Amino acid sequence: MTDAPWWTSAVVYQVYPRSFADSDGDGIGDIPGLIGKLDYLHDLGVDVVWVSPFYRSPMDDNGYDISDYQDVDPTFGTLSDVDRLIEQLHERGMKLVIDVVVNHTSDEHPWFRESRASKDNPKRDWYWWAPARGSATPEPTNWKAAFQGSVWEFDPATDEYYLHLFSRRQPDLNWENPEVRQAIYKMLRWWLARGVDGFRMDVINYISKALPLKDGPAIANSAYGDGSAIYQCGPRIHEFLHELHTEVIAGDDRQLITVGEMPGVTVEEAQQFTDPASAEIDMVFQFEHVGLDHGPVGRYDLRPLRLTDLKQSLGRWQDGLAKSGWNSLYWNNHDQPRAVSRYGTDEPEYRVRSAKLLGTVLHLHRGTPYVYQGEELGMTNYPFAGIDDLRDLDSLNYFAAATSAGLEPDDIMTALRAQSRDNARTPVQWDASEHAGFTTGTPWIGVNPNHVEINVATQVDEPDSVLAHYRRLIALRHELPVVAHGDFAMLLPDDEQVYAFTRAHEGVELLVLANFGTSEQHVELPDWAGAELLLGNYPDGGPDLTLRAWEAQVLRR
Ligand code: TEU
Repeated sequence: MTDAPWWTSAVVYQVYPRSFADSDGDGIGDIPGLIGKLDYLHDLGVDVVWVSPFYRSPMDDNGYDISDYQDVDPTFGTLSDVDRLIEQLHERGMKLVIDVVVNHTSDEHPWFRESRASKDNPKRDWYWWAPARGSATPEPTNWKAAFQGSVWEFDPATDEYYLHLFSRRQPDLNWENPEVRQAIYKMLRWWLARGVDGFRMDVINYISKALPLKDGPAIANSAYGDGSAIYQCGPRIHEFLHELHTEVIAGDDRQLITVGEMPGVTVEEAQQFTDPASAEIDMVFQFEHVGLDHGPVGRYDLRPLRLTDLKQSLGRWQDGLAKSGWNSLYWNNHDQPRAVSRYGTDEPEYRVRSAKLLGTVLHLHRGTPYVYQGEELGMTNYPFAGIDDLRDLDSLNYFAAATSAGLEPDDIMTALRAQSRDNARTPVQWDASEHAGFTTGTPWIGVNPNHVEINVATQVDEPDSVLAHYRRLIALRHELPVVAHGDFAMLLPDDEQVYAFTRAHEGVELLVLANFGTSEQHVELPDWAGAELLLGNYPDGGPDLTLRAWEAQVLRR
């Protein structure tokens, strides 16, 4: 295993800069604020920091709409702040991954301004333009956009529609055009020359669309169709990612890290993307496990989560990428509700234990774990009282669409409280003071009232805290090769309350047990009786194979 890449035993920490730490009192987090917290991240033990977009942006989608890839938005700081961030991370032995959003740009990007100027502009073909196809449904295809409505926006200046899979302010780039691809590769090389160590690539499996663009199947109770089969992992996706690898990654003599965000990706596709022999990317963010509590209509169509489904899904990903390829592991990111509220419990009695349990289960899988800011504290969803508490365009657009479809406001708010992306975006809770130590000004979105209890200051020196538990989990991956490299085997697949699996490597075996509920559970694994307890979330947890409420154990033999 000595030749395994460094990132197979690394842990990545995701920073959403808007909500991490504000240095200048404008109520919005920034890069100098992040730099001020690097010792905190170093003490946590993470190897890599992935920072969500900090580029120039009109902020329609909080920076995932980029108007200049090679500058920093003044809200977040300056290019020299990023240089300082890189330097300060490297001084501490940590690496920087930046977020690359190249399926689309902002509508304010100079490329798009040119493209929309006239039909004969040399950049016309850098985006997707098409004329109306008829008067009844004039949009060129029937696809629904991720943030509601059609993916096509009519532009009166040239009498054509442009494609945007996300908001109308995020026009899709046309990767069929080699000039587009070369411009992107050049921009990525420019960041590598500045010292960044890798890339997280936003919806990167959307860049190849099957041609000609065609209607997708109708979506129930909707005026639109589902175009995902046409744009998810389209016909040239492997070719494009291999080309990107050749043009950008292969020539760099450092060992970089790349992770592609890929909604809808299958295990088989992921295997091909991440097989080193393909020379495409190192790992993917897949979406199967975060879709298990969604109904057919999407994230706001709430369904109870069954633990057996979760085990079945994650287990299949472990098996599928066991021989070649590599998994990324996450419960949380800036698009997902808080893990403890979703897979664990917010109930005061068990919140801390369930947060530790979730960390234990995830970090003991094979793959590279991603910790999303605040997850290491057990931060929870936010008690949004009404739509005025929300900021995310996806939440706001859903509220408007659901309201005009006649849904009850209370039901809409119930769905948003469970699923809004803003749950992940409330400020990091540094201390118990008025704005949780996040800002001296007025925060751009509400600070969770539970910050008086859940915060860094109370946890940092407390050995029983969620934070201390995450430190131990991260250290365990660094210390024990079996955690990073061991073979994975799921046990008790039909058990509706206990998550159990083993890891094995060079004669060392681990058993991970986790009770996702309050009733005591005994597991029948006599071979493991008397094994050594390596890590647990009860101070006196014993290896008797009996699990109390929300108990998690890591045993070694
Ligand atoms: O997300 C892509 C994605 O598919 C989502 O999880 C998205 O949040 C969901 O469709 C909304 O219901 C990425 C980014 O992570 C997200 O923040 C951006 O908004 C999106 O791409 C567009 O860049």
